[in-house]
Amino acid sequence: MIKSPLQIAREGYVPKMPKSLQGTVKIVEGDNTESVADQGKIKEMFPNTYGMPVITFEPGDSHGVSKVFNVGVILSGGQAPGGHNVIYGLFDGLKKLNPENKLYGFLGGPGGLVDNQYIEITVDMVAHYRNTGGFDIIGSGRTKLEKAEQFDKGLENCKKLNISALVIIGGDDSNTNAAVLAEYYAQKGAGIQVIGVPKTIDGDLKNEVIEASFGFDTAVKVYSELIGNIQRDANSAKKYWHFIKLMGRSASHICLECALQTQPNIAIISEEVEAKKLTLDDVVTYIADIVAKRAANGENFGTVLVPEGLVEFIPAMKKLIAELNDILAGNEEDISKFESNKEKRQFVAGKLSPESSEVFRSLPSSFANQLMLDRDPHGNVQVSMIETEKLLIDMVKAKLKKMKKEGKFKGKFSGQPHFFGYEGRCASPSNFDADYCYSLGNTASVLINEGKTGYMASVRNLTSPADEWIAGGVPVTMMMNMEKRHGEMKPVIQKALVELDGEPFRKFVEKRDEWALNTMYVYPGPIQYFGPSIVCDNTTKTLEFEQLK
Ligand code: FBP
Repeated sequence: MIKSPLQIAREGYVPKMPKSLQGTVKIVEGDNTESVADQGKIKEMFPNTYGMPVITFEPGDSHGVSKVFNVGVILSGGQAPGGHNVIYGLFDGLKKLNPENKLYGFLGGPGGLVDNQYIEITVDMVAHYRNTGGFDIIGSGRTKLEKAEQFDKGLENCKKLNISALVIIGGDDSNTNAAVLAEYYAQKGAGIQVIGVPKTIDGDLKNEVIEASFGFDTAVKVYSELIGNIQRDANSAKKYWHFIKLMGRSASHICLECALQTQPNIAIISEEVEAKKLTLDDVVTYIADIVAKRAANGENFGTVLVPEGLVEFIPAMKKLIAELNDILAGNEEDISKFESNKEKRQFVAGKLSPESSEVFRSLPSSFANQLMLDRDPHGNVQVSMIETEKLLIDMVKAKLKKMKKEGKFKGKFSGQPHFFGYEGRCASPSNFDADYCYSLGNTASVLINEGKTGYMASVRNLTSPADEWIAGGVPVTMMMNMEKRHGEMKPVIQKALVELDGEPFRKFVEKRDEWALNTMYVYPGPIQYFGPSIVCDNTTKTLEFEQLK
């Protein structure tokens, strides 16, 4: 592998860790916990792993060597910067506990556990991947672990390698599966512990005890750099409106954070659209009005940030997508027979309710086709493949044409679509993510050594310097509630959407009207790894504002 000078320099970076993880660790157990909702039901479904206490680590004084154990690690779902450092921290943590400990990586995500595809992770391998982006050390996948046969196959494969603990690095769905697996193995007395690690650039796996999912920090810094570059171009050429769709399957955290960092003219927040029950036409009118006002000031350019998940938050579209999910799942065979998208659309439209059918028929055919694409293994619409930014450009253009005729718009409008997602998911982790992930991996090794299962590694107090961070473990059941999935009520980790009464959104609302009409762009530039702490060690604005309270 040919390494860039930055990669070589980053290999030498020593991640910072909380004080409690720097030497031996003392475990402090808090009070017993309850799930965030549906306590009775969750308790009944997780008799062995419900109600466990939150664990906090403190510096300890024992110097004994722990017993030998083997661990398996899995990367699950979408890539997020810092995944390699979780493995690096886990590896170093295990070797510190006992040099005889072994770490196996299951290949290609959870499917690797079931299919017994693995490698042993060695010191040379880890050295190669220190502080790098990507998940390529062992690969990732979206296989959903949910069936007893899969759990049993996994158990059989773990036994072959003498593995007594699994670390699952994933988002809310993967950590939900980790909790189910932990309970299953505990019920069976299988002797396999399961520990989760909070990953996702989307930033929607967070709560009172998990302050942030890893990867968000780096991804938003990369996107903000790119948005800043585009804004500088827009402000130089003064001829385009840039519509930039940003990843984040459901929650708009990425869009909100990028708005706070770059001060665009418009940023749409899906959670607000849903709360105000806005229609697609309302969103288009809002954008077109700002375009017209800026044109009246002689500014025929601007930036619009669009969250990837927007379509699912517009009530009529949400209803349409829910109906489509059922129709596509229930008529797979019939639908597969159609050769053209037109036939497929006609068939589907005939099965929709009258209101949804009207919405569906009103959409441009390319967009309607995108709504019919296959769902992911967790049943989610693949919003990354839906070109909302292009749809909005077309609709705003049409609206402005009408406004021109009515004398309400006197200017030019030329839209440029962009989609930033994959550009940020494998970036070199920021110092924050490099430190946070290494600490999370280390934390997981301590939880395993303590015999814990059904816990998620947690590192808190994240706006303070790393040595003041608080490491420990949180029972996954504490984050769960019951939600409808594929027509059935299931225990799942509650997704954290943007809170409309939260500080980050409030700060955005305070400023957005000013940003809309005046050009007040901020150009954040690239992530800095070396230099003064004020440039290299800052957290996201989301975290900073959330912790203001
Ligand atoms: P996770 O929830 O697995 O972390 O993935 C999030 C995400 O990056 C979303 O932002 C995006 O919609 C999706 O993955 C894209 O998935 P894929 O990699 O399968 O195209």
